[in-house]
Amino acid sequence: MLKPVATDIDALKILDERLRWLSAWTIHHANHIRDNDDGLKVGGHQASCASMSAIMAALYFHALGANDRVAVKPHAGPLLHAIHYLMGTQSREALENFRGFGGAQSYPSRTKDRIPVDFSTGSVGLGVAITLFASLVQEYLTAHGWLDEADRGRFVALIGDAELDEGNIYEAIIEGAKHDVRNLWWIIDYNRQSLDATSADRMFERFDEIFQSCGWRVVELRYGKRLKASLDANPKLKSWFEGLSNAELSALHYQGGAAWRNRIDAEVGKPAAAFLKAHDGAALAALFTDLGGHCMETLVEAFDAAQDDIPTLFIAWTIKGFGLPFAGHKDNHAGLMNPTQALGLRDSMNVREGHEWEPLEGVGENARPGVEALIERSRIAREKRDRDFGSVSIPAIPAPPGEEQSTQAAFGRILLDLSKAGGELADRIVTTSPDVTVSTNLGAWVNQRGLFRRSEMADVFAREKIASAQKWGASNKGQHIELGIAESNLFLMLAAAGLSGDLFSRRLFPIGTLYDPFIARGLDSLNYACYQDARFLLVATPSGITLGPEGGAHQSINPPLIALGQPGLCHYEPAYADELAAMMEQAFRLIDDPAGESTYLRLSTRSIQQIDRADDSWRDGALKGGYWLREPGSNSEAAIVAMGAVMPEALAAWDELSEDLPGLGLLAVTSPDLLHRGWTAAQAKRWTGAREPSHVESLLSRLSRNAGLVTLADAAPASLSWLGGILGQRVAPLGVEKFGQTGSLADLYAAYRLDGNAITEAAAELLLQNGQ
Ligand SMILES: Cc1ncc(C[n+]2csc(CCOP(=O)(O)OP(=O)(O)O)c2C)c(N)n1
Ligand SMILES: [Mg+2]
Repeated sequence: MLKPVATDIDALKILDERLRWLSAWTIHHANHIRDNDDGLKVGGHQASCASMSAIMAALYFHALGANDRVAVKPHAGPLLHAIHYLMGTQSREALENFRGFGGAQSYPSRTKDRIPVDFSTGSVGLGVAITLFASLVQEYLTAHGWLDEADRGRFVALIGDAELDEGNIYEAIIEGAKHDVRNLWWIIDYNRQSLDATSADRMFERFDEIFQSCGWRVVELRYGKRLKASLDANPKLKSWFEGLSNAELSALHYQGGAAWRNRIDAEVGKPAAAFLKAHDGAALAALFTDLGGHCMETLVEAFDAAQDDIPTLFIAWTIKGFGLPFAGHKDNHAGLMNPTQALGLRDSMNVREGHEWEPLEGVGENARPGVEALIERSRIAREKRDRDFGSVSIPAIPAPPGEEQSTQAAFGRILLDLSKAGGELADRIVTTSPDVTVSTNLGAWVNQRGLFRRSEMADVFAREKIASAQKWGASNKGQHIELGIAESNLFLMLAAAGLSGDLFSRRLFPIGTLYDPFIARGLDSLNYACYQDARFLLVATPSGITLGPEGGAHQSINPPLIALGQPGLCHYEPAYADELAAMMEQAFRLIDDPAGESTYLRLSTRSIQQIDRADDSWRDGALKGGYWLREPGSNSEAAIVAMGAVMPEALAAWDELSEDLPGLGLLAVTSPDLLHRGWTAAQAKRWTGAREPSHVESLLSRLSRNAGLVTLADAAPASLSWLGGILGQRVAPLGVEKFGQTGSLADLYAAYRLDGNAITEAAAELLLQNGQ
């Protein structure tokens, strides 16, 4: 581990105060000084920042090494900006424009902030857990020879105490224990307040046990040096103090010296008489605020003492709003100082009017060189990392042979072939799955490439010569990270692995598999992964009611709609194996492309007759979101529009109907998401001069303006019904709107109206309307 730099406690204390001031002023400026044209609340969290300024000063100007990465609790964003402002890497303009368009973001953002942000935060709990998965990725890269020991770092999460209610944190530490994670520091800003009020007292005693049982060291920083000395000298006072509930403690911090005196006098009495005599009101208030998370000596000592790689939870006691007029008030979460209070703070911090933004304003001449030297010595990255980490050549991916196949089986086959062929892409692929590796057809790949574990895990069944198709041994050279059933962990794993280029300058190609309906279980984590531009391939299978007899709760209906609304994720739903091969090739390219994105493949276990292709002309359209599987006649009056696993029904209906409806087309939609995006993008472009029609407009303009479209998907009908809005054509939408029935495919398609009869009836209705 890196040796800590020589400490300079006084300079760190000054930096703590500078950070508290600059964060408070940044928020004040945005709310009370900057013009507000629309009268909308700007907001910001002065109390949440004040609570952690000492912790962040100790970290950024003392403890962090050059390779350490930090997830900062969302509401402490202004502190991170202030740190970079002190280092000269954040501009005053961005601070003045905090929460404004193009200004410093409300919550730290990897992609939108100009300063280096290691992990975006905002949705509480997720920023905490991603650090654990990033440390696992670090292990993976080192074990595979892609990251030198010297370039390894520690992963730090700065956590609000109320974040500990988020279950995803516990899912993560359980997974972390299985994988023996290390090099983690999670630091809780234990101010005992959440958004609504003070937090419940009951859980606190439990947190250390929970973490310890997952292999963590727990370090409680309850007292600062001065308070500890006073309380140790007076056991009665100490036990009284430790008996205060969270709400009582916060209220006392808010009320100040006189309240402390009255309560101690009334409740401790004589044993505290000398103590009370020795402290006036101001001294009492100051002493009781000397909690561990505000005491620089305590913080520095604790960080210096935890230089091994054991995952460590620091519980740093703090006061929400420390040093501000509303310190400890239960309603202070979004509380803002009024202008009078802000000016009062300014004066108390020796900041001259008109000099509020000066980085070291109020710092005496004597102290300045020491403070400047400490800022200079900070080892954290000043600038955003270079995103140029080279590119990987993506080979052409051929379609797996087979007259009849399902897209899920084809997926497994493609990965197996890639593995056997070898090469850079295959070596950079890392797969992961929450206990559905075998049932999503990753098994053959895992047989080839093995499970990843930091330490060797024997394949006991193989050793005992018990017949099994699945090898299940692990080594640190394996390429599959097996997770327990926790879909949020899957997405955080994909997020961390999908940022490996940005974090470690080595691009991985992560592939995660799960059952399609369970995307919803991890949805916020998926959104979180996309929000920070992590790159991965998500393979969701099986999907829809095409699952058949397994049915019921495993049916998925709305994921294509989720994908329609999810930025940073391209949805493809292939019907055929050759489409899938093209899409996987594209997905790998999008992972590698600096301007790319992640891909979601919605696959099926239904084995269907593959299609004879005359040429490759379908391919370009399939990658853009759709192509004519059966070309429409000129100015045709009708088309069937189908997606994915129900293509055989669409083809059969086309065969039957086209006798009566010459010119009937069959449009294979491969991505409603891309079609919709192309449509809106083309529309937006028209206002800036370009007049290119979108792909979907080109496809649909082959039909007459009042043509009827029968849309068909094993998904919510709204996935495709919007196509009628493009040129004003009429739509009969077929799809699935209810859960729960199991049965054979024929039964289910009949019951849910996804069969030939339904298509015929829908087409007839449309044409009747046409005739009217
Ligand atoms: C998933 C999620 N739910 C709700 C919120 C709204 N929210 C923001 S902060 C907060 C409470 C924060 O309390 P704590 O974590 O203790 O932070 P601090 O006291 O340091 O401000 C809540 C509920 C959120 N940001 N994310
Ligand atoms: Mg809190």
